[in-house]
Amino acid sequence: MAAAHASPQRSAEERVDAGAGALLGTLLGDAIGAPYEGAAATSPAKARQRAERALANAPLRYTDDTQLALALGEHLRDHPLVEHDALAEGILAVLEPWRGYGGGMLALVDEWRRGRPTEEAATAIFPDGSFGNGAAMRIAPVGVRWADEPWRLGDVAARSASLTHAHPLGVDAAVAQATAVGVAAARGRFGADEVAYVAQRAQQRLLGELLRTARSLLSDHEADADDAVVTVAEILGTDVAAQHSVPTAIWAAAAAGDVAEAVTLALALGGDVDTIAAMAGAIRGAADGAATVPGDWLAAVEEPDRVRALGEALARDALAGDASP
Ligand code: R7I
Ligand code: MG
Ligand code: MG
Repeated sequence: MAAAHASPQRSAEERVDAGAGALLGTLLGDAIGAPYEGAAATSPAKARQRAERALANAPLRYTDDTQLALALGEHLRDHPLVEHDALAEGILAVLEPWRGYGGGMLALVDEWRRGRPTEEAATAIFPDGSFGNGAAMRIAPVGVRWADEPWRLGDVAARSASLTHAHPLGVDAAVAQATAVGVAAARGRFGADEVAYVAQRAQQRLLGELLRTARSLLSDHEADADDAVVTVAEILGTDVAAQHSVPTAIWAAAAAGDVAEAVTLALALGGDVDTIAAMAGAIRGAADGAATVPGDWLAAVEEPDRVRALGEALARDALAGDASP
């Protein structure tokens, strides 16, 4: 077994709670962020009002981010190393287009439905594959399942991404997000050192540079200062491209003290809010655990019990050891 991220080891109970936290962080960020997808960047104080307004409209539906995280998580229970054809079938079985999917993603699943082999379909819409953040937004389950084995985590994350987001940046950013969730789950913390760890593992130069910038912005700015978040949004980006949203989410996770604050920072960053909030929430949830998530937030969103149970099951699978053939 490869060296674990963990030092020192968390208890089994903490790890199971971290698994639940990672998936619940995805759900909360997605469902609370969705009403603000496309909003302008603002201050953390105004973002707290955004959160309150969203919560007042409960029950809040989740979007494609959580729907696909659930599909990937359920796939990992039976296929811990990810198999493209079976994952494509799992996605086709649950996909509800009204949840707000990317245009390229919907065109891609049409190719699958027409019987196009998954290998070919991955570059049928965008010739180099998609660099959208769709592979990263759903990837928390891989981080939970392979938190103890960084090399396998990277390999499985890349395979889970390349089915739909074969562009090198789409894959590499998804690996970075999975690595962030994994290291947070294993260590029980996610701060500047962990951002540096994720940056070190980036293969694509642009992504590595943006992650190092995210790391330096942590010490340059007080996250709660009025204009700080707007500046981070301008420097790192907040759009649907994986390279302009994964480093941003990783910054938010490291700048925040808990899941609620991570989601609130994403609400302040604006742009692809549901996705940045889902990714930041997943990392913070893995570090801090489900026990730290506000109960009134959980009560406001769709299917928290199902999401929690899947996160716990994946963490237990991880603790049971290597399930590869
Ligand atoms: O990545 P994807 O699943 O979209 C995820 C986003 C999240 O914000 C969700 O919450 C949801 O709202 O959608 O979907 P894709 O269609 O693969 O990628 C998203 C967009 O990125 C595409 O529709 C394109 O606009 C852009 N894009 C590209 N543009 C040019 N060339 C992705 N890849 C390319 C490319 O290679
Ligand atoms: Mg979405
Ligand atoms: Mg989105």
